[in-house]
Amino acid sequence: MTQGHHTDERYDTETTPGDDREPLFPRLARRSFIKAGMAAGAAGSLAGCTGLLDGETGTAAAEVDADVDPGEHDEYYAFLSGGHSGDVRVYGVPSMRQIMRIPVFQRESARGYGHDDETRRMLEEAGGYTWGDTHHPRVSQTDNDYDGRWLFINDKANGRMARIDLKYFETDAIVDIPNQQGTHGACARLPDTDLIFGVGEFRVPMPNDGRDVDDPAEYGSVLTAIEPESMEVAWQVQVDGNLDNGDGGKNGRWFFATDYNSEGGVTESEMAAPDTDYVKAFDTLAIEEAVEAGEYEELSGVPVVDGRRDSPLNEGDEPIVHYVDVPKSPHGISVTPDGEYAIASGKLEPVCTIIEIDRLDEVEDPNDAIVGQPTVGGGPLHTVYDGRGHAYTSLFVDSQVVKWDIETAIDSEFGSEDAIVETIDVHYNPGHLIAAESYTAEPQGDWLISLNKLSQDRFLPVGPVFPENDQLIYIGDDDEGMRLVKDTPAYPEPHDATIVQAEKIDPASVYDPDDLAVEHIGGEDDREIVREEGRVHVKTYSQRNNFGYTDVTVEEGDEVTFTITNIESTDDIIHSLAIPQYDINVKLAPQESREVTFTADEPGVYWMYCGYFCSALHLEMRSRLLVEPAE
Ligand code: RUQ
Ligand code: CUA
Repeated sequence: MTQGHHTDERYDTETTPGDDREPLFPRLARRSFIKAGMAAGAAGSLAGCTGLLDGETGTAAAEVDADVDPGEHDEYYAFLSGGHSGDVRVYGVPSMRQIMRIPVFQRESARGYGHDDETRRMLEEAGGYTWGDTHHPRVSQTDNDYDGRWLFINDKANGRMARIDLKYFETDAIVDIPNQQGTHGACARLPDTDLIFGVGEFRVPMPNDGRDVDDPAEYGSVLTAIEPESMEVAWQVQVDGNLDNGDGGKNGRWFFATDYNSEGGVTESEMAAPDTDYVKAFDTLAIEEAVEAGEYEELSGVPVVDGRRDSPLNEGDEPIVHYVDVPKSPHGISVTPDGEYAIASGKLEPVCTIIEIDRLDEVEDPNDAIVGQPTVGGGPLHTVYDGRGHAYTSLFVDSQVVKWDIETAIDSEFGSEDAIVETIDVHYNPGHLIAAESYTAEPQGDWLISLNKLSQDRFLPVGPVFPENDQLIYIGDDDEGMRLVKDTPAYPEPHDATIVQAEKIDPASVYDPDDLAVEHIGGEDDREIVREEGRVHVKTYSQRNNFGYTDVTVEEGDEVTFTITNIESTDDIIHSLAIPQYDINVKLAPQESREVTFTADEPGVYWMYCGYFCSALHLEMRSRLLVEPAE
């Protein structure tokens, strides 16, 4: 079903509103052609759709029940990356209420992240950067289904990968990946998440130590495999061209990544020049054999296997990397729930390319593994699944989500539009989209979120920085068609998301002291102040409404450590220890212990206080830090 909005010139995104520059995708001046074709393709489903359009606005009739009443819980968690905010956001679906944010690559005071010694050290050891750019949140799986243990997320900016512990919804490890810039795709080897992959987008000298600075032909791009328990880099594979997005096959062997810069260009026109780039199919088992056999070069302490086209490891009929030609600057790639196909979205060409995974072993020319190439519409970026044989592709240029049938696409001629079932307009310019459990073997097929880059006119104006728009779409009824249910403004800028059934996540509501490395202070009897030359160690607790000690006296220049436990065990009674002037605010959830160290270099009186509103006497929950001037 198509809706009414696109008659309005302002939202023809080939030219940005109010801007008469060249179109974003000059090679795609085919929009009207494509849309005419789509209307024909969608006609069948439109027939069943009459009466669903709500007059002018084109919003769906309100038959889809997406209400979650006050006090009720959502059916799903959605984890959305926060982009260059550096965090991960947690929504409930279908309410689209934002429930929590998890800081990952940035210091954040409400959760005390980067304020206590442990998380501050973790951020420092991971490069000491103050921000990151999160794109692809992937929840760990066992047997191709979410196990609720971890969430992995990349940092495109600084080439890192982080792990979030879903027992506490907290970042617990970050690895700073060597030999890689622009770690973009983040995904796992499935079925059991025994490796995490970081996909290197920006080509750089190998290693990037000042050599080959202006010799782009010598730059390289690597795929990085990370061991999820230790978060250490297991191996890397260097490839020709670059790597963009990725996805794991379902059977423990394959990993797929797109490449939009096969030519190794450094300017936009160089990168967009050729008509095809690659999908690279990595045979991870063959790569591991090469590592075992010592067939690698060690760079920056990491085994790097040569997966370039002319590598000896790519000779013969069992290459470690298969290079499949795909039009044109492909972007997203995702493996179908049954594990049979890897589908790449063309970005600069209005097609998706379907690769039959098993054929990679059978064919001499990897291009013969391509079994379908449907035309889907302008600017296809990412594709997800409903588990009923349909694919849903975001169309950046057309501002639509297109639903198409995978088997029909395989049975039709290359370039045919026969597979298109219907389209729905989104507002506006979708990047990723995600369907419930689309990355598992069993998608739920009911909800889809379109993560739209531009919100334009959809919300009250808030100045020149606009929110993005995450739209909830119901896809559970093939007869009635896709229906737009909700707009949700989002702070810049979510990229990808993962939707997980609520029952598969089992977070703790109170800390288990055994999970924390810091000493647990049980109460009054455990508290003490230990003084050594130039050092003061305060071991204390917090509870409604005090910090154990009413005053702590130290001397100017002392190194002061607080080890502090929230000794409450009641859910939701959180305290914090704010130490003004020393730039510290450590949150303490029930039974949580944290340690924080600083040098008391400013004499004076500092009221330490609790930042969480914990009781009627919360304002009184404060103690004095007395820093006496040095002699
Ligand atoms: S990206 S809008 Cu970082 Cu996944 Cu495609
Ligand atoms: Cu404790 Cu407010």
